[in-house]
Amino acid sequence: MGLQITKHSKVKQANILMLGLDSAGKSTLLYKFKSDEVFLTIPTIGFNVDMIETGKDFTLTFWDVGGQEKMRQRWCNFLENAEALLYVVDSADKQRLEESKKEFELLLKNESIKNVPVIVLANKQDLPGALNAEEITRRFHVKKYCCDRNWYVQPCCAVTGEGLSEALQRLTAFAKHYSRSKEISTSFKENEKR
Ligand SMILES: Nc1nc2c(ncn2[C@@H]2O[C@H](COP(=O)(O)OP(=O)(O)OP(=O)(O)O)[C@@H](O)[C@H]2O)c(=O)[nH]1
Ligand SMILES: [Mg+2]
Repeated sequence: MGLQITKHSKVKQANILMLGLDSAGKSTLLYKFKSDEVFLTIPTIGFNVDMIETGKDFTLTFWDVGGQEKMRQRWCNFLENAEALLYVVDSADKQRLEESKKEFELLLKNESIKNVPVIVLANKQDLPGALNAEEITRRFHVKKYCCDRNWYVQPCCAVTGEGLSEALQRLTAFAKHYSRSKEISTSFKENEKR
């Protein structure tokens, strides 16, 4: 039964939750995913939603939530329906790296996103002194905090677009895989009830 469902999966879209400190580059990334131009952003108060078709019959819905301190208290309200977490880091902002890591750890301890796949975007690779993906992986203890789920740390630059197609491809694969396993476990539960 489970196999049949996988074959004829109805999964057509997935929700991607974009989080990270203010000014990490979330909104710039979202614009760049859609267009080749670079847009001037203003700090996000509340959230932006946008949809991107990443495969035949498959769409990602991005929830780009503001990262200012008062907005971070609201992050938990967005976790429930996430099929992947895209955590954005300003790799050149060494002063706030620890703050970003703390928020990341807090998030991953939340039961609502248990097993939800994670992609960390090590953004702003164009800036001098930016930490590379290996260093971000190490400093954020990604291996430890993501040992129960799919994860990847992607270096990127929202201004040039470097690393973004790789990020979208992996995000699609992770989100599809997660949605399908959710679908299968729901149908097993329904079968058990019968
Ligand atoms: N040099 C460089 N600047 C970037 C990059 N990505 C974003 N920025 C700049 O960083 C600033 C903040 O970008 P936003 O996209 O508004 O940041 P945000 O994460 O959406 O911030 P909040 O909405 O406040 O949470 C803007 O001036 C962007 O132009 C990058 O890869 N390289
Ligand atoms: Mg923003």
